[in-house]
Amino acid sequence: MTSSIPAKATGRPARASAPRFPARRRLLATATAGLLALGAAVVAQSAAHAGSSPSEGIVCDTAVNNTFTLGTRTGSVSTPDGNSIYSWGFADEGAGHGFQLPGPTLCVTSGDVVTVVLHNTLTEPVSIVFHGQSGVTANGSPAQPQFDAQHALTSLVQAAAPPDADAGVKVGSMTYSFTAGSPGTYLYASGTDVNKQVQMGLFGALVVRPKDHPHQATNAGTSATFNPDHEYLFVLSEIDPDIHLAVERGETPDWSSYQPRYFMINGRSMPDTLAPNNATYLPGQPYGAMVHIQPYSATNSAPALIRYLNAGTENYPFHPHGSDERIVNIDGHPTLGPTGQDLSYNKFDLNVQPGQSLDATMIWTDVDQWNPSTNPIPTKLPAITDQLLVGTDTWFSESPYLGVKGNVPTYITDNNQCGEYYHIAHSHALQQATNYGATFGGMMTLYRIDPPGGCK
Ligand SMILES: [Cu+2]
Repeated sequence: MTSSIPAKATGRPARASAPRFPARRRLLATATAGLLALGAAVVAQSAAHAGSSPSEGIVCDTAVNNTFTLGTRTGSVSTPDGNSIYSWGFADEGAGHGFQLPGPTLCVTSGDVVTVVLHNTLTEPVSIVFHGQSGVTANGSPAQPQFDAQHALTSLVQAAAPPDADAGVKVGSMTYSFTAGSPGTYLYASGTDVNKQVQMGLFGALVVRPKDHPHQATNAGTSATFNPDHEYLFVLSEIDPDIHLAVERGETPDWSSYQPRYFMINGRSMPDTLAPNNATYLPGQPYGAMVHIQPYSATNSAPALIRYLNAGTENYPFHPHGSDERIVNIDGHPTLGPTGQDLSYNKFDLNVQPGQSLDATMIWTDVDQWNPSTNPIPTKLPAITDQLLVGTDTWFSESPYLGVKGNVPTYITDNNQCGEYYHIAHSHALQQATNYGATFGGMMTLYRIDPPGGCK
């Protein structure tokens, strides 16, 4: 238990406290600040993306013999409005990592035996439920619900006990094992005091890849093939800071007034979603959420793959602007008919329900329309004053054509690198697209569409 208690019982940002990121907070103090910060984040992301840097896209943790060691950790989550929220998380001890939200993404292959050793350092029992996996064992016995002497449910599966100082036990332990099932994206999360422990951050994603076909989302063949350089994972979640504050203070949370205030993609809220993986100012939130889409061309027919996973309690109606996505896998079930026919379908609003996963492909096919040689229709450009975000910054390339840049006046700082497009993508439950009610924020990111042939 920490001794530093946030200033306000509401869990609102304690604005009077010493700013950890003074430049950023100054930006956020203005009405246009969200967009400014967003621009800066995109520039940082783009610069870091040069080459094959892992600055964006899914970050997979793997382990020798698929034997992972996850330890519980306490830490704090930073939100764009300056709040710092006490949280719990799983850390990949085998990789030497510390607290993170969400927990590490465990990537395995269908049919492999997976072992997860849980080390519990919290003051209460903790367990892990592997959603969608069958035949799970806990310390060698079938994983199954646990009851106390009065037959009340105490845990969905066998838990790792808390440390016992009197007995000299510093870490409680439980070992889970299973054979990875159907390819897909799955939630793993605490099965003990579930409301509280999952809200506090004890969850993560398990990604199961097809055997011998790691660049397919499913076993369904080429219909689910994706570009391995463009694979993304969105772990969607929510935070009620009052619950976290109560737990930090050792009080009993008041669930009757449960009200999530922050909505995250990969543990981050907009505009932090745009920052690269492992951004140094977000030490406990290592996963970014900006998506790069490559247009369809003679040399690129493989779409991006975006894996959506809901670790929260609300439906998240997530949608990208500019193009729909094709759902190829739901909860590890490929969208196939009884005789194996391809029933994948395009969707403009992906309603991700609690505990659910949707794997969707996306490619930009609307290329010719945006090619000046095949479609020389003059498009009226907005006045330069209407292209400015603020002051003398713009993302607009002075051309409506993908991959074409016009002449931006010299006094403009042009953040558009090569005539690429940016489309917003966000939860369409608009209160989920806020940071404690302040829009834009929350469950929101950008999809960047590069010109055919890439951004050179
Ligand atoms: Cu929208």
